[in-house]
Amino acid sequence: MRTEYGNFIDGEWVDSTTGETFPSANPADRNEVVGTFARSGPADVDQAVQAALRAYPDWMLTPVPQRSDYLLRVALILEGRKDEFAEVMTREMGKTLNESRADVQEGIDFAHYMSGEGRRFFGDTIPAELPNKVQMTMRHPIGVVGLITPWNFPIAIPLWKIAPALISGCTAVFKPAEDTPLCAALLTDVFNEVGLPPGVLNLVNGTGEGAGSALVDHPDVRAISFTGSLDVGRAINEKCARAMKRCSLELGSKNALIVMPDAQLGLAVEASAWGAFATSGQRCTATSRLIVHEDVREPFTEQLLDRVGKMKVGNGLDPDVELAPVINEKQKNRVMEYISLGQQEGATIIAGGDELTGDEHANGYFIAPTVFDEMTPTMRIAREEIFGPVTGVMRVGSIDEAIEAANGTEYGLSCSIYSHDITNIFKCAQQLEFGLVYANAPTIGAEIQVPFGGMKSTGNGHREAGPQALDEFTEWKTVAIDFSGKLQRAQMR
Ligand code: UN1
Repeated sequence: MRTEYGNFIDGEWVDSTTGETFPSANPADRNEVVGTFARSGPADVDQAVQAALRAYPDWMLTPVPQRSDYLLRVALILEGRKDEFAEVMTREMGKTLNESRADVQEGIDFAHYMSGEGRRFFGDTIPAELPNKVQMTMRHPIGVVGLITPWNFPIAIPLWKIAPALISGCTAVFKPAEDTPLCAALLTDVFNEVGLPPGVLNLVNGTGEGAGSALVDHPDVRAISFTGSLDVGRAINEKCARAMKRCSLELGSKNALIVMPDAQLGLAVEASAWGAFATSGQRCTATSRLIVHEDVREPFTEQLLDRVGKMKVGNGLDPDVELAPVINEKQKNRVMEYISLGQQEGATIIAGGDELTGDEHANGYFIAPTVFDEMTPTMRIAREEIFGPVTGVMRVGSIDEAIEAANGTEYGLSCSIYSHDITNIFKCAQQLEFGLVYANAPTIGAEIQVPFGGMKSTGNGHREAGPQALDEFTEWKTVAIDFSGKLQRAQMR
C-alpha cells in the first residue's frame, strides 16, 4: 500500500510547495511510522481553493441524482475494503480493530444515506396570495467549502462533511487532522477511483497553523465546517463572523450518564464502562461524568470497578484489548495533568490513575482506565473536556439535582439517563440542555440518520448527520413565478 502522499489538487496527487513533510506514527508503537505526508502552507491551500472554484460551476449544475451516484460508488468500495481500512485506522489512530471497523461502517452508512438524500433533496411549494403565481423553495449550494476534521473518527467524520457538501453541489477543500493523514489519503483515493470530476474534492495536508488557518482565511472559501476543540472553534468562529462566512462547529463536551435508584444497575455499569472507555474516552460523546443517586452509589461503583478492573489495555490490533492507547504524547501528558489536577481538587482515584510503561506498553501512549470518586460540580475535572480514559462519579439525591448537575457545564452534546420511571425520563428529555438525550442507552453511538450536534459551547447551532446535514452546505432560495401576464402587487389590499 502506498504510504507517502502529497496533496490531492485538481484530480492529481501533487507535492506541496513547501517541500516539507511530516510522519504519521502508530500511537501503540511510536517507532512504527505508517506514512509520510506533505506539510502544506498557504500557497498549497490557495491552489486547492482555485481548483475547487474552477470545478464549482459544472458541479453545481450537475443534477443532484448524478452527484448521488458518485457517493453510492464510494460507499460500495468502502464496503469491499472495510477490513483493510480498519486495520490502517487502528495502526494510525490506535483504537481497537472493532471500533475502527465501526468507524468505517459509520462512513459507509452515511455515504449511502446522503446518496439517497440526493434522490430527494426536497424543497417546498408554497401557495401564493396572488392568482396565477406559484412559489417554491430550492436549496442552493454555498460554494467552495473548507472541511477541517479531527483524528478520532478519521473516516466517519470526513464523510459526515464531504458527503453532504458534495450532494449539495459544493466543491471542497479537505484538511484532515495531522494525526490521521493516511486514513484521509485512502479515503480521498476512493473518491478519485469513482471518477469524481477534478477539483470537486481536494485534500491539503498539514497543521492547523500552516494549512487550516489559510483555509479559514481564504476569501474564496464560503463556509467552514470544523470538528475539534472549543479553543480552535472559537478562533475559527471569530474569523468567519468577520468575513461573513458560514461556519459550522462541532466542539467539545462534558457528557453525563445519570443513574437513578430504579435503574437496571448491571446495564448502567456496562453503559458507563463503554461510554467512558471506548475509543479511550476520545469521543466528543464520551461519558466523562457519572451522576449517581446516593441510594445506589455504593453497589454502582463496586460493580463499575469490577468491570474496569477486567479491561485489558494494549495495542488495538489485539482482539482481547478493550482500552487502546491515546493518540499522541501531547494528549497523554494533558490527560495525566488532569488526573493529578483532580487529586489536587479533592477527588479520589478509585481505579487507574497511572500511565502504563511496562514492556508491552513501553513504546505507546497507554493510560489505565481511570475513575474518580467524590467529584463535585465546581471541580475543573467535572467541567472541562479531558478527552481521555477518565471519568468521575458525582452523587446526587434526586432527579432534579441530577438534571441540574448534568446541565452545570458550558457544554451540551450527549446525556443519558438510566431509569425505568417515565417521569424521570421525560423530565430529562424536556430539561436537559444537550443535543442528544438517551434513556437506557449510552452517551456514545449516535446513528447517522439522526441529527448530531450539541447545545451551548458544544457548537453554534448547526447539526451534522440526519437530513439537517444539508443545511450546513446550502442556502434556501425562494423562487416565485407569476404567469398572470400583468403586474401584481403583493400586500396592496
Ligand atoms: C465524535 O466523537 O466526534 O455518537 C463523534 C458517537 C459516534 C460519533 C462520535 N457515532 O459516539
